[in-house]
Amino acid sequence: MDQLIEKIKQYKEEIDAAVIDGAASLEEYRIKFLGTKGILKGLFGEMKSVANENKKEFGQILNDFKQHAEAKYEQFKELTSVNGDSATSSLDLTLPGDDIPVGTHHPISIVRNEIVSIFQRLGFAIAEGPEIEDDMHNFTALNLPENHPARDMQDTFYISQNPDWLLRTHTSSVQVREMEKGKLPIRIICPGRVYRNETISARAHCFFQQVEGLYIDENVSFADLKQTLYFFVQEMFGKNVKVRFRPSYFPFTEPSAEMDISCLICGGKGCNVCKHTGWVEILGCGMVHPKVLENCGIDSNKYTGFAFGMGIERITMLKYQIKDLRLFSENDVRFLKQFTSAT
Ligand code: 2NL
Repeated sequence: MDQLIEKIKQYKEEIDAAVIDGAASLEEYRIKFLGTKGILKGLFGEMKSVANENKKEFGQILNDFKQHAEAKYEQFKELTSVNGDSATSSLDLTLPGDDIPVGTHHPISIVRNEIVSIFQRLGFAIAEGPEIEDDMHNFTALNLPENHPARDMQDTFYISQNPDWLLRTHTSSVQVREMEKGKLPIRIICPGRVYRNETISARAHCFFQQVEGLYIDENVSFADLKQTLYFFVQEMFGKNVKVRFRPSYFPFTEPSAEMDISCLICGGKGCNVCKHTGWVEILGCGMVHPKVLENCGIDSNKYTGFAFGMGIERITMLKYQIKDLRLFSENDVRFLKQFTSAT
């Protein structure tokens, strides 16, 4: 048996050293080692001459050798066919290549990138934060009182293991985190996904994307807010679009306003999109409430600031005249492939 094992060792070395450079030498290899009268067959024939107590060990060695010989054959078979040996090639290199499908940006991403880049040109930096937040950063710091309806289970998703944790309902929580750092001035834009416990319909969803902005420095005024947002609208929707500010209420800003633009669809004449008013609401804004500044450790006698927030889905629906919010999260490629963008 020792002699046989020595023989197998030599064959193994021979296999490792064998040069296979085409269909002919591959076939030669096959006949020599794997053929019906080949070396493997012969070695299996020797099994009967091995003593019973050694049969198991020898069988193991022989099987390993068989696998080794076959593996080399398979490996070179593949190589020879790919390399295009004329006798066996299965690959026609003159055929045209397969199409590689190219993806497109999601319409929400296109619009989000556009919004962010306009504010970046005004010197706003991107800030991001966690989607799972605590009550303090999402509500308390923003002057939302203990009994405010937004805190209700009906409106907010709480984490069941720890009811102090929740899915952020706006990206204001990111801005609170930036203010806490205490480095002023602050000029940031916060894009991101937010969550609300809404019944899903054509006009509402339980998750959507938002862009919020915050500018805090000495002597920041409501005029700065209006000019900044006016620039944004002109860049986003064109020079002919008109804007108006309506007084509004948010717990975290004072005074607060909502901004409308003249209807893109009818140009202000009145249609279904603007409900025959000629105007459509695109964002909410205001001067940061002094209580919010103080909650975040900023001296409200020295600093003032403005903030604004908009839903990206809403802007995207206006821009592309999309009538159902659910299309954004269904990932139907027939919908998605209609959008293209350089960014
Ligand atoms: C809307 C309205 C708004 C803000 C968001 C904000 C953030 C901080 C302080 C004060 Cl940290 N305000 N954000 C202010 C006014 C409106 O969003 O309709 N969003 C979709």
